[in-house]
Amino acid sequence: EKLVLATHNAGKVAEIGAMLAPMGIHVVSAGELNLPEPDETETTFVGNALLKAHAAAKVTNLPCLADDSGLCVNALNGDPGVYSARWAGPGKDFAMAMQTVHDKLGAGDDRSAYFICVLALVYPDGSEYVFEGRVNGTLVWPARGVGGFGYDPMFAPDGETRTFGEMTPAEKKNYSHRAIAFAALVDAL
Ligand code: ITT
Repeated sequence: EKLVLATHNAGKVAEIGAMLAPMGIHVVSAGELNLPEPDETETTFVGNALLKAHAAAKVTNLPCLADDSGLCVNALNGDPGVYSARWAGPGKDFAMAMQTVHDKLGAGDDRSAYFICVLALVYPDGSEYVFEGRVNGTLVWPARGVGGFGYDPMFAPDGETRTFGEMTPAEKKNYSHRAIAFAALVDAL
């Protein structure tokens, strides 16, 4: 069995790869295959996850798993949401993106936020499956830790004082939106 991870994000490849490893599935990433990166033109996580998985399935003729995810801040009406990657700019500067979130939040009391992950699995025959995971938490400042990726250093999941950035990969997996979505996938298939 061969599965394409339709993502160019190394953090996602590491996390999903670790989840798939015990299952004996041969995983190849979009980066390794030099797949083009489609424009994420949809306005929802589900839409963009399906768009990425279908684009990869079309060119590889293999089952493809895509991940669309992001940080949603309640006091910012769900921003950055599907624009989470884009807030970091072309240089993928997440220190800047976290600073932007912090600045927009200002002195407001509501620091609640959540991560969403939508996994879309698309087969070459066009059949598709969609799974979603969510983790609620609190935004901390200054950001702490060097683990994980993206907005991890400013996000502490409910029930924890440490941020995702301060956790090992195995600890983050106990809480993460991605692990929850992946568990739903395993349950269904
Ligand atoms: P692909 O589209 O190639 O998969 P991407 O980084 O562009 O990579 P998204 O469009 O789904 O992916 O953007 C999601 C962004 O949300 C991602 O770049 C992170 O900054 C953030 N994000 C998602 N999951 C995260 C996590 O577990 N921890 C921290 N930040 C996360």
